[in-house]
Amino acid sequence: MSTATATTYSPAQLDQLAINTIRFLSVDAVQKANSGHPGLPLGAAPMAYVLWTRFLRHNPANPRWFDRDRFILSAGHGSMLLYSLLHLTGYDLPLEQIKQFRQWGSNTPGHPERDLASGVEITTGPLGQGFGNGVGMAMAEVYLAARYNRPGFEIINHCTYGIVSDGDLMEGVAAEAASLAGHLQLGKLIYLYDNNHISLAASTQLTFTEDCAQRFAAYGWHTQAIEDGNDLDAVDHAIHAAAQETARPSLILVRTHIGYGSPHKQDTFGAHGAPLGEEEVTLTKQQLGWPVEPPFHIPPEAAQHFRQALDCGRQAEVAWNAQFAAYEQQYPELARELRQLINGELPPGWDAHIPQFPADARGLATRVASGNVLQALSVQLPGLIGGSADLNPSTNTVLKDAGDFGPSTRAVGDLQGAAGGGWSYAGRNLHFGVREHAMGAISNGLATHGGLIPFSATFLTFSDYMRPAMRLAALMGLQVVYVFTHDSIGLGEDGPSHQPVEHVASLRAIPQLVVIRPGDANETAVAWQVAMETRDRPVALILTRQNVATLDRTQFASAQELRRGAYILAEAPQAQPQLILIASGSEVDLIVAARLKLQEQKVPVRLVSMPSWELFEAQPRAYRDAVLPPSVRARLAVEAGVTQGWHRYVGDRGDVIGVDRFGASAPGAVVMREYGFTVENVCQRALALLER
Ligand SMILES: Cc1ncc(C[n+]2csc(CCOP(=O)(O)OP(=O)(O)O)c2C)c(N)n1
Repeated sequence: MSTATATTYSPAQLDQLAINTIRFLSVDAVQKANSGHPGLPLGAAPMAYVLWTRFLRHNPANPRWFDRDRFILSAGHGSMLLYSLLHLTGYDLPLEQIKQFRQWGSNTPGHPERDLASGVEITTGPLGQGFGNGVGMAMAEVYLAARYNRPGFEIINHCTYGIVSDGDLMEGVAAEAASLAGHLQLGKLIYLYDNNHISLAASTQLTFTEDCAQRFAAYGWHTQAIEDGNDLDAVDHAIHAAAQETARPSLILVRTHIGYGSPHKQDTFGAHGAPLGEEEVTLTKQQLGWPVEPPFHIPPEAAQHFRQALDCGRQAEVAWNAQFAAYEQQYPELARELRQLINGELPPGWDAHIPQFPADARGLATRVASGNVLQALSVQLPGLIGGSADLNPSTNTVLKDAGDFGPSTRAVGDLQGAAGGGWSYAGRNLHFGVREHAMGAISNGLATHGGLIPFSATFLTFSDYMRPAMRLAALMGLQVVYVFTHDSIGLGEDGPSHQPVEHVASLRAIPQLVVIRPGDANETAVAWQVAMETRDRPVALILTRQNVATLDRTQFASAQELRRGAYILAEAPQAQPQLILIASGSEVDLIVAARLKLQEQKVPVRLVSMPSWELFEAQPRAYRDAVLPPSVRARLAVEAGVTQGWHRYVGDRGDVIGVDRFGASAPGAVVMREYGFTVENVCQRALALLER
C-alpha cells in the first residue's frame, strides 16, 4: 500500500478515488501479466463499487459466513475486477497475489476459480454459466429460508448479486435460466448487466441487437435501465429499487463503456482481451487523473474506505450469530438440522432406510431401483433437493410428498405433474422444465451456495446438453448427483437419436467426475450411498430403462463391493480363472448367463462387475491386480457403449463387445440382439480369446 500523505476528500471525490483504485489495480495487474481483460474493469468499476460498498452484506474476514450475500462475476474474463474488490475490501487476497495475476500457483488465475478462502464464490469464465449459477444460489436461499425461518427469525436472508455481460446474455443457458428464474419469481436475484455494446471480436451491432429489457420483462423480470454507468446515484437507486422488488428477479441494464478512460481503446474490442500496453496505460491514467507511477497504487484513503467492509461484515456476522443462538433456544431441532446442512454433515442414520432388493430373475430397471432409493434417502436428508428436465415419469426422480418448489402463487390452474406435499419454496421437487443446460448450471449454484445436495435428472443422451455445467461441477469439486437414465441402445424404440452410445465414455473423460453404471438394483442402492458420501466430486449415475435381474447376493459377491469400482462378482473354480468377463450395468446379466454356458464347457471363468472406472482407479494397485491379474490375459469386456478406453482393462490380448456406431429404432431386446449382446456372441468371442 502506498504511503502518500492523507488528503481530505469530499464523499464524491472519495467515490471517484475508490473507483479509480479498482480500475488501475486491475489495469496494472493485467499489464504486469501481459495478459487479461482490462476493458471490463474500467467500464464496470463504478457499478461494482456501489454494489460492494453500499449493498453487499459480506464479511471479508470470514468468506464462509453462511448468510452472506452471494456475488458472481459471470463475465469471468473480467476477473481482475473481482480480485481488486476482494483485495481492497479485506479478503485474504494480498497485493502480492494481485501482482501475480495469471501466474503459476497464484490465487488469481485468469478466470475466477472457486476459492472460498479468498472469497471467490464460484468458477466462471464460460459465459452464461455464472448467470445460471446465480439462479441456483437464489433458489437455495429461498428454499432454506422457507424451511428454516420462523417469525422473528430471518436466519436465512440474503441476496444473490451478479455482474453479467453481453456474452452472458447471448448464451442459451442464460435464456433458460432467466426463463425459470422469472417463472419462480426469485425476487432476491439481482443482476447488473454491463451493457457496453462490445464483445470479444465485434460490436454487438453485428450480433446482438434485441431489446434485452423487453426480453427480460417478458421472462417476468423487473428491469431498469441506466443511461450512464458512471452515474453512481442512478446505480444506487436502481439497486435499491431492485431490492424492493421481492416478487421478480431484477436485471439492471447499465450502459457502460468498455475500456473507459482509455483514449485509443475505449468502446473498442481492442480493450476487451489484451493489455492496454504501457503507453496506453499511461494515457489512461492521465485521462482519469491517476498518478502514472507507481503501479498498483492504492491511496490510503481509498484503502481505508474499502476496509470498512471488515467492520461492517464483522458486525453483521456477530448480529447473525446472536440471532442464531436465540433461534437455537427456541427451535433446537430446526437449528440442529440447519447446522448439519451448513456443515455439510449427513445426519446419523441417514442411510438406515435404503432398501435391500431381494433376488429376482425378472428384476427391475435400475432407474426404478434408483427411484426407490432416492425416496428413502429424501426422507432422511432435508438437504437433498432436485428434479428432472421434464422427465420425472421416466427418470423416477420424484420425491413423493416432499413438496413442489415454487411460489405459492403458481399453485393455481392445471397442476398435473406436481409431486404433492404442497406448493411452496420449501418444496424439494424442482421442476426444471425442458432446460437441461440451466439445470446443470443451477445445480452448481445450489451446491456452491452450501447446505444442499442437488440432483438433476434426464436421459443419458441429453447429458450433452448439460455437459458444460457438469465439467465445471467437476472442476470445482462440487457434490452434485446426476441421474441419467435410458442408458444405452437397450432403451429401444425411441431410436438412435435417443440411444446414448458415446456418452458414458465421454463422461468418463471428464476429470474428477465419478461415473457409476450399476449392474442391478442393489448396486444401484450402493451407488446412491457413494453419491451421498462423496462430498467433493460430482457423481453421475447411469441407469437402465429396461429391467435387469436382481442378483442373488448369496451366490454372488456383496453389492457393497461397488464402492471399489470393480470387483469379483463370481470366482472361477479354485480361484484359477483362464478367462475374465467384465461388464457394467445391464450387461452384467449377460456375462452371468455366459458364464453358466462356459462352465458347461469347463472353462474357468471369473466375472467382474465394473460399475465405475474412477472408483476402481482409486484403489491400490494390489487390489486392482487381484481383480484383474496381469497373468490372465483372456479378458472380454461387455458394455453397450463405445469401446473406447476399455482396452486399458482388457489389455492387448483382450476383446470388447461394445457399440461403435449409432443405434437403431426397434424394441430394446431386438436392438441388443442385433448388436451382438447375446449370450452366444459373448461365449463365442470369449472362446476365441482362449484359442489365441
Ligand atoms: C461460452 C464461451 N464462449 C466464448 C468465450 C470467449 N469469450 C470470452 S469473453 C467473450 C465475449 C465478451 O463479450 P462481453 O461478454 O460483452 O464482455 P466484454 O467484452 O464487454 O467484457 C468471449 C466470446 C467464453 N468465455 N465463453
